[in-house]
Amino acid sequence: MADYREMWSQLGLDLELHDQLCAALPPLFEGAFLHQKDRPSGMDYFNMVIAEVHGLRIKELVDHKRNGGFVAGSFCVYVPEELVMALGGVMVGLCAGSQFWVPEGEKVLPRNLCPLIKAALGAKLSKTCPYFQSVDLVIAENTCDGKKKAWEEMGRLVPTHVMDLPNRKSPEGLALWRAEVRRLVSRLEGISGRKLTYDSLLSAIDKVEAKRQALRELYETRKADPVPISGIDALVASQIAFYDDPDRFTAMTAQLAQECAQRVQGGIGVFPKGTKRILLTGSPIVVPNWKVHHVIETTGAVVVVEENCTGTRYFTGSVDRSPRDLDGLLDALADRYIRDINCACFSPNDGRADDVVRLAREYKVDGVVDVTLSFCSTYQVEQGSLQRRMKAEGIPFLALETDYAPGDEGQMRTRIEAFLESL
Ligand code: BJ8
Repeated sequence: MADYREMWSQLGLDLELHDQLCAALPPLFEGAFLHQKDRPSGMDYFNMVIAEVHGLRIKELVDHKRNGGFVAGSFCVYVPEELVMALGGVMVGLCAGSQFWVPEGEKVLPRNLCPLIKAALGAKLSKTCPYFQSVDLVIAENTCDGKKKAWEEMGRLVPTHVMDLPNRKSPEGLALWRAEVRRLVSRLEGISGRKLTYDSLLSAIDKVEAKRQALRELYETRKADPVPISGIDALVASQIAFYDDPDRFTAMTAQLAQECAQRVQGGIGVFPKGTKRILLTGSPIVVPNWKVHHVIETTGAVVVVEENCTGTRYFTGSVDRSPRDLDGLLDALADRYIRDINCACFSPNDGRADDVVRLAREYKVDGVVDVTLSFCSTYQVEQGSLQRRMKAEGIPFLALETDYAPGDEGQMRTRIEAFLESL
């Protein structure tokens, strides 16, 4: 990797602490990925992106800002990245998936909060995340209670705009969300000094749609048996979608999808035909959290689809491009997010169980594993209704709870082994 220390120092990183974080990533990545056999060659690009995660992409963000652009960060798939792009910004998902940041987050947040929220605050407080150090604005959202309150702390550390998400998918909820989308536009226009236009929004919608389409094509190939790509490789591609350059990501993912489609035609798989197929659902699995996929795929099964925000929820549905004016297009954009994404923060949220059943059939899975992060109460409460629905549909179901700390892999492996034996 090139020497980026000067850039990191200018971004205000705590270099000593950051060195410790950087030292932890390569062994984690090697342990989770590089032991795999017969990976598609298209994964070389994604390996490189992970190797350069604090280097090349950060340099691109710094250059973008030098050229007058801005960078926004988010933690949720409800935040419409199209608006940031349409106003000349770059959107990055702030990963918050590492145990490294949790103790720092616990200095200002209660311990009994989900690790994703604690890691988010910890990453900012510890000054070890160059993405966080690059953002001009965090676009947060009122989804779960933990996030909602944590944004008050976040707002003391970095400019933060909180979008108010409705609790219900009702006409009133949609009206609130459409207004929130417009409030975000005003905030971004203020930052960028630009005015949102119909053409700039349409072109951003097309760019994001192309990215989502490439992921859909990749996921489509995972319906095959033998499956042409491991779950953990597909997961890392999905995780990278949140911060890579969108055009490059689209091109590289489309190429990977094409290679996987050819593998399917040739009957080439990464696991033998007939390997038990798992649908994973639950809380988001953000970079560099690869624990559950790794355990499942080294226990004799393969993850073939993820119904979560680092899986199908990210690319589900499309924005209706038919409106001919900016107002209509903004409504269409707002509608896609509320209509198509089924998060447990909504009540009721039957759409998620419908999605799990549909995907379980489409991907011909043998079982569903519902993975919740510790203290993620919305998804944990929803586990009961999801389990009842799976039982009614005759789909085997396993509930797992985990966090970012190492140490529970052994116990998880035992439970997964028992589940696989029961299938
Ligand atoms: S759309 S899942 S990304 S809110 S922070 S809910 S893990 S307790 S992230 Fe989410 Fe948007 Fe919904 Fe998806 Fe649980 Fe933690 Fe809350 Fe979390």
